[in-house]
Formats: sequence, structure tokens, C-alpha cells
Amino acid sequence: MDILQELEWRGAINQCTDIDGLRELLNKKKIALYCGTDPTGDSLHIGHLIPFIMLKRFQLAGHHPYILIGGGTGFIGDPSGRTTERQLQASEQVQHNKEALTKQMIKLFGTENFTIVDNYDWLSQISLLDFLRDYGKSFNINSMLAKEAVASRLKNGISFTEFSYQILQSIDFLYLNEKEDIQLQIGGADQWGNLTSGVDLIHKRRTDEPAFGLTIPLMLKADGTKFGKTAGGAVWLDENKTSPFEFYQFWLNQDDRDVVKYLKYFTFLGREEIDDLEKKVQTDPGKREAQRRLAEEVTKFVHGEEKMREAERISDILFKGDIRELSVPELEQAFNNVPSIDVSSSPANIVDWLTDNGIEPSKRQAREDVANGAMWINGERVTDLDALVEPSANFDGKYIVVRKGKKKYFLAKVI
Ligand code: 383
Repeated sequence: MDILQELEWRGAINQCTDIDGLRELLNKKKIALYCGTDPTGDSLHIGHLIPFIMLKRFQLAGHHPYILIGGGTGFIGDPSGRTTERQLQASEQVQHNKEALTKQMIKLFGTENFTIVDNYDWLSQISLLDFLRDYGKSFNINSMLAKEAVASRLKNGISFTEFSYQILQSIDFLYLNEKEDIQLQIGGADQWGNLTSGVDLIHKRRTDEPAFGLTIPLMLKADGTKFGKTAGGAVWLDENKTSPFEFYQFWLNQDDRDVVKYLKYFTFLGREEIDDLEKKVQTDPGKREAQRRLAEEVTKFVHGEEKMREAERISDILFKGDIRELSVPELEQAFNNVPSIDVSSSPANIVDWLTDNGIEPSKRQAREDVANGAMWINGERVTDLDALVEPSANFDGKYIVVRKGKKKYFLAKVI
């Protein structure tokens, strides 16, 4: 299989400006390619993994990936995929985000055979008059208006600023094509308009120069909800926003109907192993082996082997073990998202403790839940109404984990 056949098998190709031409080029030589991302936030999220994993596959096949950080375009705002105008970002914010994203990218791609560039370096050097004379003349208003990102906004309005964005992204591709011999730009399906506009500019300005755009499909879920969102919001690659454990759990919880698609798309596992896992989804779905492999592989790619093993251990303990086996940092990861309350370090009677700390609305309710066996302290069911809650007993005296009923957790922080 050549790389394009592999990408096809993985379901990772949406549209290409000229797939046969691209195949011919890739069969002839190793190329340089790029994907851009605007510093609109201070962390990448799993939506960004879609093109980045594709870049990684090219890197593994010996091609040279570039990531462009849009220090210039991030200042303007891409209308693609949005229904309303963006807020302009302050330049300190753009700078801060840029630094955070750069660190994450180096973690994913290393420094060998990989380059990061910032379009602020060249876009900021173009004067207004040069912009209109040197580039404006190559763009036809009718085709600019016809781009999905613009057309879909005409009714409710779009500023000249966002309307012009496609020219900036095209200048980037032309610049990188001339200076770095980059011949392919990739992006998510939302980037099709910007990609084709860049390819057109290169073809206008450098007649015979091969240049290609390739997009990757939007990820869809079998149940129709949006991929990459959880109840807690986006799934971030920054471990301070989404812990490796939560990240691991996100993949572990994928539907049987989606898991094989995601294994192909988000992991580097080969065809044989994926086919094998696909069979297991059918014959033994309860075991969730495919989900586990998916969670392992993606977490390893983003957070490294050690964090992945830790996430796996926490998951196993929560599933079938004794939570007292968790270390304090593991506990903090596992219960990052559950409601937390501050409690005093003095021991107290269970009924009083639950009520005084607002876990139970009344003593009557507290007594009833304890007596009925619905209350668990640090993984142990407490049914004795005279029992003492002893804050120093576990987790270095820092935390008490309360479980009410089957699933409702509280994390009490001992202060
Ligand atoms: C800027 C200058 C370029 C080339 C690309 C850009 C960024 C591009 C954009 N991309 C999105 C972003 O930054 O806005 N105009 O959030 C997202 N990408 C990638 C992918 C995706 C796109 O970073 O589909 C999801 O992650 O293309 O929405 O010269």
C-alpha cells in the first residue's frame, strides 16, 4: 500500500484537488507538506488530532511535515465553519497561545524532520498597497463569495476582515511553496475553500508548479452527536485541562459502532491488528478490547507511555479494585471532575458529617441512606449510624471520597 492507499483505507481522505497528480508526485519523491492552525486557544484539542495524525503518517513515511502557527491569521480570524463573526484577539493573547501550542506540537512531532513556522513573519511585512497590487489582483470576488465559509455568512453578515482571510491563507501557501518547496497543504473538511484558493494562487503565479490540497473528513459519531465533546466540554491535549486519565476514558467510552473507524483513523496500528479487533467487537463486545487498544494508543501518542499506563491503572482500580490503592496524584486525576467540598480535619459522626458538609440535605435523609447501604466512604460501605468519619485515615489525610448510591461521587478536600 502506498501512503494514499493507506489513507483511503483509514477513511482519512475527504477531498483532494488532484488525487492522481498527487499520487504521481508522492511516488516520485519525498515532499514537504503543511497544515496550519490559528492560535485561538492555549491548547490543542482532539479536533486538531485529525490533521496532525495525518501529518504524522506522512512524517513516518519519510516526508517532511510543517506546522504553521497562524500568528498573523490568528489576528484576523477564519470564518470557516463558523456562523458568527469572531472576537478579535489581543496580541498578548495570540503570543501566549502560540507559545503553548508550539510546546505541544514539539511533543507530538519531535524536532527531527519537522518544522514549525509562523505566518506573522511574512504577513506582517506586506504593506497595504502591496497587498492590493501584488495579491488582490489574483483574486476574483465572485469566487471568493462562492466559498462555503463566506456564502453561508452572507445573509447574516461577514466583515471585510474575515472575508479577506482566504487571501492570507493563500499567500501562506504561495510563500511556503516558493521558499520551502511545500507542495501539499492538508486540513479538515472545513478548510477546503482556503486550500483550493491557495492552490489556485500558486497555479496563477507559478504556472507549472505542482501544488495540492487534501482534506480529511469531519469525524461523525454513530449516535449523531458531535465528536470530541463530552459533558465537561472539549477534550484537550493539555494535561492540565483534560487529565491523561480523562483523556483515556474518553476513548475507552466510544461506541462499538465507532471504535473500528477511530482505530483506523487515530492510531498507527496496522491492518491485521485492526481487522482482528474488529472481529472481537462482534464476537465479544462486552470485553471492550478494541476500545481499550484505542484508548491506549491515542493516550500514548499524546501523553506518552508512562501517563498512559497510569491512566490505565486508575481505570482498572475504579472498575474493579479498591480505590484506597490510588496514590494522591492518581486520585486527583480520577476525581478531577466530580463535585468537591472542603471539610475539616476533625473526625465526626457519619450522619453529622454528611449533613454538615451538605452531602445530605437532612439528618433524616443521611440516616436513611447510611442504613440502606447507599453510602460509601473511601470505597467502603458504611451502614453503622454510629460510625466515625476519620479524615486522616486515607490519602495522606488530604481527601475523602464519598459515593452515594451507584454513581454519585463527591471529593471531600480536608483543609
Ligand atoms: C492558517 C494559515 C494557513 C493555514 C491554515 C491556517 C489555520 C486555518 C484554521 N484551522 C483550524 C484552527 O486553527 O482555522 N485557517 O482551529 C483547524 N485546524 C485543524 C484542521 C481543522 C481546522 O487547526 O479542520 C481542525 O484542526 O485543519 O478547523 O496558512
